[in-house]
Amino acid sequence: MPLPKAELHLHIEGTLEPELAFTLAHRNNITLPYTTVDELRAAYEFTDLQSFLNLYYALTDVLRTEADFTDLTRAYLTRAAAQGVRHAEIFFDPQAHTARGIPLDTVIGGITAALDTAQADHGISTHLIMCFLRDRPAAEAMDTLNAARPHLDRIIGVGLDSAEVGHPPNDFAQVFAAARDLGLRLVAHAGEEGPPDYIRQALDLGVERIDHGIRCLEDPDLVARLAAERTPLTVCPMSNVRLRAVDTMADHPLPALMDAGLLVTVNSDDPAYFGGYVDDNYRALAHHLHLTPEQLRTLARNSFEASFLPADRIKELT
Ligand code: ES4
Ligand code: ZN
Repeated sequence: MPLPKAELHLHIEGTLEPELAFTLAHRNNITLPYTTVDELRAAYEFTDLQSFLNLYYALTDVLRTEADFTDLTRAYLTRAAAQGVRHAEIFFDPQAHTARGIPLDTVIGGITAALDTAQADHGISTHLIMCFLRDRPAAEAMDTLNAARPHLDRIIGVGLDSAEVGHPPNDFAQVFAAARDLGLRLVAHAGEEGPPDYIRQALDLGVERIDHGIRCLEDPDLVARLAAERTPLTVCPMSNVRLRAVDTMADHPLPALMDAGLLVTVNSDDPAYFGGYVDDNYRALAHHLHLTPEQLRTLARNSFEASFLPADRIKELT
């Protein structure tokens, strides 16, 4: 039985398995530039973040209707339940869809229809986090935040994702301040491919959790700050290996991050693309880095502690 855990770094678009991509393409009369599931899976060979994002955004084109988003989210929740997930804080990328003419209502309506039955179907509680694409203009992020106002009862926070290098958190200071004024929680991808200074900028914007953050180890003062503030890192080991931020699983810095006293969590990022779901990430770490059962329990406990659940609920779950 997998350990009960929370998943805090999961892009719903990154759960699109090749089989579902073909099903949705067929349903929506879209011709994919691949003829078989195996041919598509063979394209999942990445050299860096951008090479992955190119395929990730290309495949989102099969997501057109509310039912498509519901089916995608249901499929994730079913897999998450089997991996021991009891609580999931799920990212979505509205601009990846609105830029193609898909209304925000369709995206949020489709995803939340699945979230609404997650507790009853699987015993999983859920939160939704809206990410801004940092490789698009900050003004577009602000427009997206404003467009989401009617849906803010369904959105717990905002994040920042997509191509990191050259797109520092400071560029989004205004939109993050506006999100905070709306009562939203703040997270941001930083220190995945980008330098430690991007992590520092994210903290200065008031971000409560750093997504990835592995490059903090290059800056001892930053590590000390993250430890003192108990800022969680949502680390995604299989993602880091597949996107070549880390050479092999045996080289992953997760033990060093834990030894530095950081609140480390383990997550799957884009599991359909990176070869495994969240418990597969725990298992890969256990196998290649010889983590002890106690370390694995600490990681699972950290995942609840780092969540946006209320304190009394965290107590029940840990
Ligand atoms: C992402 Cl692995 C990763 N990094 C940044 N942005 C993303 N969006 C989806 N997956
Ligand atoms: Zn991510």
